[in-house]
Amino acid sequence: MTDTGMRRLVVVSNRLPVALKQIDGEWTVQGGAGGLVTALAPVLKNRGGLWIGWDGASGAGEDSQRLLDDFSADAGYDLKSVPLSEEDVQKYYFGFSNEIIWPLFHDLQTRCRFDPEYWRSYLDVNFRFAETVARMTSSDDFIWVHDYHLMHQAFFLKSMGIKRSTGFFLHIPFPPPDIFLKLPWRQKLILALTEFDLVGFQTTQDRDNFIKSLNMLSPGAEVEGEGAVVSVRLRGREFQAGTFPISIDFNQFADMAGDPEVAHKAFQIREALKHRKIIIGVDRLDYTKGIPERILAIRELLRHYPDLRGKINFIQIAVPSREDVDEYRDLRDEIELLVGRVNGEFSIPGWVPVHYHYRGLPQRELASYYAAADIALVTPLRDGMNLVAKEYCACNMKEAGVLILSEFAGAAAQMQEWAYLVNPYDFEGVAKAIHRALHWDVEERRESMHELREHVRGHNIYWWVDSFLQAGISKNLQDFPAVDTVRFEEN
Ligand code: ADQ
Repeated sequence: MTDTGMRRLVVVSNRLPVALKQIDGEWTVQGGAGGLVTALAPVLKNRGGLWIGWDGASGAGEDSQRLLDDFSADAGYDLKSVPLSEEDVQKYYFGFSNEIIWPLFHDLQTRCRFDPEYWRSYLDVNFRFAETVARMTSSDDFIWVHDYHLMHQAFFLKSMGIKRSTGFFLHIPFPPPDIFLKLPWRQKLILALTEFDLVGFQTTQDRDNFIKSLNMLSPGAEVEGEGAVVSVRLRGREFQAGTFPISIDFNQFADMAGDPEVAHKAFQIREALKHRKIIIGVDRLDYTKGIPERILAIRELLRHYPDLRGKINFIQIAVPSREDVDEYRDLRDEIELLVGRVNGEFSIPGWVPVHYHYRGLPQRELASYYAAADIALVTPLRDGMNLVAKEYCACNMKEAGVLILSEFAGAAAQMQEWAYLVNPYDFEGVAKAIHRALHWDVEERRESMHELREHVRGHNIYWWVDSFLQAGISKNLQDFPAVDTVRFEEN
């Protein structure tokens, strides 16, 4: 326990919220990217605690912990690295996590490579993570494990005889049983999840899918209660299964968008595009995000509604991701080819319809793009939540934008009432939705965007952490040692 008598929060995830990179032979610490980091970094920063994960480098050796300690001193929480070898990275990370669980859990089973070597490496790395957790924590800590790379943490801690209070949150969807059952190691994996005290999902559908698969693989599970968190009794033990839709730091994004410099940059973007209507897509470059399908919808829009030629711009901003993997390189090529084709088909002097940026942008620049856009096209083929949908709303200070959202994004469960829901596979349907959104009555647009913003404001990242901790240990954020209490009270 801490000297305030409160439990310490320990986060465990595949990657630390920072990455070690070698530049000109020198190792340096760099802030990481991605949904999980975006979500948790501000919370831990304000609350204190420990984060255990891989530092992203396989050769930093002793430099690693020294650099992380320097970073911790500034960050206000501790970092502990679990070293991974090149082979671990290939088999556990790229292999089991990203060639099996990632596609399978996004309903894309034909992309899976069920290599038993991957499974063995996954177990081996999970065991080593669990050893580090056991060594670095005490029985008073609350261990919050994140995501599909580390589903065996509670199982291994228990098999070592280590008693800890544990929670797990799955950031990606949990597939329906007919898909999950294709996993060769389905029973071991699902039973490992039942060893956590609390298992959290993004949506009720994900939680129900999990319970259905559990019942098929281990009949006799009894579910008690209703609402966001239910109790599951199985083989003489009980755990909780809950729904906790993740969110963003609403005020951070809204404040950024309201900053005169960011607002000016948004104006400059609009001016550079001659005040045409702006449709925006922002994603990690991943096949689950539906980027090619989205470009095809834009092509459909311009083919079907020729009056829109010269009057709209589609900006796709894609942050590079898993660039070492062939499939991701192929996807990049496919997108570039499609962008070239659409621009080749429709460009006229002074107008190019699709603007494609293949790079990560600083958050303030991203905020100015969000603020400049009339429509956000958030059309993943499947997504646990999708934070871009929420970031766009938070930055829409004028409340005049429209969110077009895939019905297969977890965010749809919360936002469906006010967003324009589409099936991302239906190019014609998406094109029609964009056309309608462009002609949507301004009052109705304002009302919907206002409701969306209010919803995200109320269900922000602090609310998410609170709900999880309440369910896990009957504590909320205020029960953890606070570095900066003012910030929490504001949210
Ligand atoms: P992701 O799939 O990585 O994570 P997503 O929710 O799509 O997460 O968020 C991506 C994040 O990256 C956003 O915060 C966005 O601002 C940022 N980003 C995207 N493109 C960028 C660019 N070009 N430059 C800079 N930043 C960019 C997983 C799941 C999601 C789930 C999150 C959180 O797949 O479904 O929402 O975790 O649980």
